[in-house]
Amino acid sequence: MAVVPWSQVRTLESTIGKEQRLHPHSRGIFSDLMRRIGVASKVVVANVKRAALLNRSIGMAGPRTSEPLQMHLVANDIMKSALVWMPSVAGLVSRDENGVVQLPEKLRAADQYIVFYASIDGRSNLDANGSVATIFSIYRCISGYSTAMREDFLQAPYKQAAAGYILYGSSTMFVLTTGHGVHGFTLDPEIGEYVLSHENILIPDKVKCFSANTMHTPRWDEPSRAFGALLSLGKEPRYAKTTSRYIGSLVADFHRNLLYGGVFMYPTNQATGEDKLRLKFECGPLAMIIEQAGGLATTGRERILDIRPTDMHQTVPLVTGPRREIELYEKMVRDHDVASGKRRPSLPPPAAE
Ligand code: AFP
Repeated sequence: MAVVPWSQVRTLESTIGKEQRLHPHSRGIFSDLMRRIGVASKVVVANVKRAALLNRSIGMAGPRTSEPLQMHLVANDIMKSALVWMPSVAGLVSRDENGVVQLPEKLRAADQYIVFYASIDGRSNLDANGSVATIFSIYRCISGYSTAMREDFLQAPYKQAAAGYILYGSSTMFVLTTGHGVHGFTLDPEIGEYVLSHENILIPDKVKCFSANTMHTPRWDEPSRAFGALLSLGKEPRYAKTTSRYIGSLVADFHRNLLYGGVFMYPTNQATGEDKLRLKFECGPLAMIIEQAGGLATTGRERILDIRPTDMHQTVPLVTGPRREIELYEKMVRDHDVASGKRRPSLPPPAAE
């Protein structure tokens, strides 16, 4: 394997610096925030890798010795203590806490941000040594007040300034978008740096994988069942080689599909009317990443990025993957809604003069 000369090695740090130089008036405040998330993730991964030794578990497999310290709470504290004192953080929301995180009195930076994070997503995989991830989503503070207001927290995901995840798998990867493509940085444990390994990720235009909890299929609505069957039965030549892959750890499933090409879906449970995945912590950030990578993310009836949240912990259905499949799914939902009288057919385009 060719060794990349050291002068050409690009790290998360150097990439953040390069992006900052594109904005001559930048004060480096956003860059500092990114750096801090990078450092916090290294502390999280150090804990995740040694969770079994430190008796940190989600407890699903039962306590081993004494009361296990739940890993997601440890990770939540790490993220919180890394961000809570930052002058640029005007609002902080954790998936593991109700309400917003109480911020201490501190100096305020000129540029202020709201940070949402899920410290450990997919935690039910932890005891089985499965992949888990930290997801984050960053918005500019728009209210102009020194303390973030409701309108700051309830911005639609298309307003995200940045989104990313750190996937703790066989290697640790930091995947980031600031709205200029998606880049993946692999943590080199020898030097403790995130090194650019996946520049400008684009989702392949093929459906190698279909990812869904298919045990839930009977509780999906009709177009979702039909779409799932279309992909998995392989009658269409385009899906003849599609195979099923589902870990039950959202980022791990999403990341595989992003690199190999694939569709992830988690439709509404029709029996309960409930959705599982949270807009601000999971669907919104992944939607920004997939769109920056050339794909789409939808509920079937609405682009995920356009949803105006009514609640910070709001859940929504999520179907995401290559553009062609997501447009097809939206069409199947639209046709179903028209046929069942839930939606009026769209008007034909006006005749040319
Ligand atoms: P946990 O963090 O509690 O494991 O939940 C993770 C998650 O929200 C998401 O990461 C998975 O895709 C999804 O749950 C899997 O859930 P199902 O067991 O319902 O398929």
